[in-house]
Amino acid sequence: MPQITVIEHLLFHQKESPMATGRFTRLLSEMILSGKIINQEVNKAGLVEILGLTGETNIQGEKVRKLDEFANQVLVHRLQRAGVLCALASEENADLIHIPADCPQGDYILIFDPLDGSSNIDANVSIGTIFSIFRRTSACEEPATMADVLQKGAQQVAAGYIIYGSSTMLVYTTGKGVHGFTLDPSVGEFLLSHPDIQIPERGKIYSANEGYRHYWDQPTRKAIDYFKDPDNDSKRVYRSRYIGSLVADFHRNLLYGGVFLYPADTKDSNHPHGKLRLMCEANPLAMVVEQAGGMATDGINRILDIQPTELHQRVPLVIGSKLDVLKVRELLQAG
Ligand code: P6P
Repeated sequence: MPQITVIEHLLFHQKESPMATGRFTRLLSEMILSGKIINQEVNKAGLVEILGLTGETNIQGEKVRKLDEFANQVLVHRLQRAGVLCALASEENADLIHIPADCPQGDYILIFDPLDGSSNIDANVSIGTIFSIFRRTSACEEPATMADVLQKGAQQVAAGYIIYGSSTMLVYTTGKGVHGFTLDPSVGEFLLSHPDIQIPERGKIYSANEGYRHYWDQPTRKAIDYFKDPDNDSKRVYRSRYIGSLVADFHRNLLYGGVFLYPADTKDSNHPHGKLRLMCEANPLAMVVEQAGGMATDGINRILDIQPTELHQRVPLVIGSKLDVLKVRELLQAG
């Protein structure tokens, strides 16, 4: 396969698409550069303590910034100054992040989780940056408002993630299929490695934290039990795979087929609406999975049709191979 960079791919495949505007290309370029910078730090994470003991900068007692705070600062700093956004929203920030007065504005909105799963970094588990892109709905000369941001996921113009794992990959869609690019450290470029990703219609993997079974309602338990029953009507024996890092679990199921479930639970952390966030986790991954031929619901309803009411609202998530997600819906509706 010839070496095709993300920008070359975007321009070549979307000449006629509004997404190939210079402004979107600029936005994507800044996301890519931010991913490379974050990747460098993530790859060093395991060495921080060792470096700190060898007289490197850390020895001066500088507080080592948590990686998710570092990732957040990189993304906010770079994207605020890209001249293509009118607002940003981060999983790490309670409120909207506005564009500084001395920076040019654009009409895109970026919503992101800078480093999802970062609690796993010490165990060298893959983690990721998840991003969702909308166009503003209000007049361009006014400052962006929350109404510009709280749009249904179906209005996203692009979405994707960067996974920092055994290799670093960018997977994204602008509504014309899903494409994966792997970072080649020798040239410092993300190169096309997974063109037009399609998730298998039915998988052989289910992913859920079964340690919370006690906190699920009965229909949810029945749905999960379906995948554990070797005599289920698909006649497939499913394997359980759960890493506890959403991007890693999602990415594996996207490539191999399978279903990820994070239901509502009544655990002490009290996730009556699930743990995952609609705007910066469920919506972008739902756009990716639908573009790859899969499906994403809150158990019953299509994720991309949910009208958000709060920036950080949480939602139960069932996402992956279409027939598996439909089976969960059927079992939940049967009660
Ligand atoms: P639990 C990581 O903290 C995260 O936000 C997601 O990446 C992951 O899917 C989920 O939480 C894991 O949550 O409750 O199973 O540990």
